[in-house]
Amino acid sequence: MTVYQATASAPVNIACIKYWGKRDTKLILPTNSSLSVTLDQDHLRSTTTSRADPSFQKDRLWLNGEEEEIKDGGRLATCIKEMKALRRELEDKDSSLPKISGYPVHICSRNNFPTAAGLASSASGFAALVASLAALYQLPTDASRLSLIARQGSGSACRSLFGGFVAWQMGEKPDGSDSYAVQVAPREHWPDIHALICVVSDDKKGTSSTSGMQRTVETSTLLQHRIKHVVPERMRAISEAILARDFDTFARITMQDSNQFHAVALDTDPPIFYMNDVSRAIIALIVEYNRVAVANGGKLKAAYTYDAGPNAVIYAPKENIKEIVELIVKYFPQADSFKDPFGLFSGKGVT
Ligand code: 2P0
Repeated sequence: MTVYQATASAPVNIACIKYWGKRDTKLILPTNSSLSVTLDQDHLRSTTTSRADPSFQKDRLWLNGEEEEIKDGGRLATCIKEMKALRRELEDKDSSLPKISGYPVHICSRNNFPTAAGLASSASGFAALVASLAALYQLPTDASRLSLIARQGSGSACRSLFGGFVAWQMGEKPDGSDSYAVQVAPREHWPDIHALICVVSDDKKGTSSTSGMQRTVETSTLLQHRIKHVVPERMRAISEAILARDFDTFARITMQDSNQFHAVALDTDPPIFYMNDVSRAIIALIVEYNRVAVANGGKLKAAYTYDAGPNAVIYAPKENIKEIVELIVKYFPQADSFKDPFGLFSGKGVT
């Protein structure tokens, strides 16, 4: 008997230009383009196995060992349905292919990091889901094409189908066919940039991104300014900085965009707070670190960014990472863990 099964994994991505707001909540079409770096080591990944079998009663999914309901018309159901439709197209063209698109699937997914702690678990999760179904169905692996489907699982997931520096182009069409991810540059283009994740808290966050961003769309006037007058120019300038390996500009824009994302969260009614006092103290530390570097005639040495949670992600050239870790450990000796996705340091409870 043939077993139809495939496993794929996808990493977390961390945005430098933040996605926050939808113009279409069903198709998951954003109010602005965004740009992220896909982390490329083993610490922050989702790994997903999909299996199609005619003896299964229905599609089922387990996340970290717990079964999740696949609601009709929901995001999981949409992604599975779209992937089955792509397989059916292939089967219709080539009658020698086994007709597995009609079989129910069982899907098992695991994250090797805390779920919903502002570490983009839905991004890696839906990207791994789509990648594993693409492997199961032996679909042509055009990552932009697959990103159209991952986007309908979770917006930020479309960016995790590529490595390196990735833009999600918001598109214009009402059907979403031009709202997909493209690679700005592969990881190898700028291997000197490293990311340090400071886990301030791994509690589940208070306001989910999905509901928080829609409240922002409905109530924030600052968001309207951001999407019209700020993001388009930042997308252009940061893409250029990446292509030129210009860390100073990359860092400046990344920090500005993190600040503005948290400002629009605060401008939401009722206001949303994702950062806490430790998050803000880490910002102060990086600001001071950069101030001293610039005062001594140098350039920016690090950039902080925060997503929908209190955890800091610090981007820096490799040569500065050791110094930054020493500073963090010195000023935050009680920090219970940090993750270094590039393997320069490792372990929990580093003090
Ligand atoms: C980002 N975030 O660009 C931004 C920055 C959080 C802050 O993408 O509703 O979990 O599933 O499309 O993708 C979080 O949004 O939201 C997010 P849905 P998602 O990474």
